[in-house]
Amino acid sequence: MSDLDNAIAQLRACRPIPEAQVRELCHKARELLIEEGNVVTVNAPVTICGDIHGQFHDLMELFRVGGDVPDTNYLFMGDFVDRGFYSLESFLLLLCLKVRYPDRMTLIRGNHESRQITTVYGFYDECLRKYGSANVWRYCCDVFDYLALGAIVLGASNTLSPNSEAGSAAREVEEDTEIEVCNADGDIMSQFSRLEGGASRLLDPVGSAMRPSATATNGIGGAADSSRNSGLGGAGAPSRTGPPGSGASGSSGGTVGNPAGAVLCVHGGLSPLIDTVDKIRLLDRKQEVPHEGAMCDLLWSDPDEIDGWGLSPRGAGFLFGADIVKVFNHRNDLSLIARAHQLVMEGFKEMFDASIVTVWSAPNYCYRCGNVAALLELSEDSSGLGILSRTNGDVNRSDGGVGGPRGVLMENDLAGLRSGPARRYRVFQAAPQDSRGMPAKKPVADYFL
Ligand SMILES: [Mn+2]
Repeated sequence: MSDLDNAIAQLRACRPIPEAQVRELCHKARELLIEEGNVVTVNAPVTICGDIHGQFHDLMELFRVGGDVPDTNYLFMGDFVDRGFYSLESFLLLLCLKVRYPDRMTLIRGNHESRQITTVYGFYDECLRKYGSANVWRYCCDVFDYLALGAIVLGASNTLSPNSEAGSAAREVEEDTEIEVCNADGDIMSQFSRLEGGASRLLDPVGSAMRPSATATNGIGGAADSSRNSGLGGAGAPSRTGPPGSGASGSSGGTVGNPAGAVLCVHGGLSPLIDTVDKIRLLDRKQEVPHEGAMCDLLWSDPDEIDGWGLSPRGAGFLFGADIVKVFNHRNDLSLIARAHQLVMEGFKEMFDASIVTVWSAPNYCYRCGNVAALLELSEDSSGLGILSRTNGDVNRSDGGVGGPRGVLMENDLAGLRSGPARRYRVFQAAPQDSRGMPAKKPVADYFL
């Protein structure tokens, strides 16, 4: 077993690795990352993840739900550290997996991968507490400077791959299914089909969403309650204008992206200084995240229901509206922008006729927000052949009678303006052992040595 495999095993057990090993790991990681450039190219199939924020046990749950590395390809959109109690173990594990399986693990930078932010929000203190010095924090920050600013996913399919997690009754995927939402056991919670011909029909902004007359195709009924059954939404969840997570906003018209186009992944969003993906490639990324400018915006901005650009309440980056996203996607031949950065109670949220999606992967954020988390799976173009193999998928758990009736929702009239790749969201909750809010007491470790 190599040192790297040993380190992975130790980190998987949520135990830090010795400082000298961190130093070596960070050195190797930098050499790898420097080659990737500002925008990494990734081929589908890939599973896209949002913020982790040091919630190590929930990261383990993420791998249980999404499949283990290297059986599943992952793309993490930043904010690995801060807030949670295990930023160190979370980031170092991801970094080890990156070095061990470079082509199967993509890490891009979030606004928390920064010296200034980690000094305020926990990662610096955590390193100091766990090692007695700031050396490890410094090594990690040097890696942060080399993380890519974005990724382009190529070759994503417009049809879903068969759901290898679901029970036999749910295995078949209709060809025109555009969105499928599954729970952590792989049971299908809802499906949404692509409208034939892609007719650009104006959507009723609120009225049609989740209405009780939605057709249950599996005869079990309760389709309209599927969000309740799945634990999505519920008290405190923001009001929706569309199906769970799919912000079917009434805004129509404008130019939608190329359905066969690529998917741009970035932590925050767009920048008024960046009108093409190629301009991201021209930035000098190997530095601390600046307080303003294009690099800052990519890591800090948020989509919002506005026209054009707006000032961000965060004090960094900008707000940007549907028109900005649609023009950008059209110009850059993108079908979708995937981003993270904002807590979404349902784990994911599509906006602006599905031209942009927020993916959030830290369940019960800060151990108290009560939200669920999500992963976004994009399958490869030649799908239908490839059932994703998983080593730890708990394939048959869905037969154990857990959960309520499988409400399968087919709301053809909501799919109207969507384009882009077929998307399978896996929604999951906080890992039970970490949901208490405090880290478990651990034996005195040997990593000070
Ligand atoms: Mn963020």
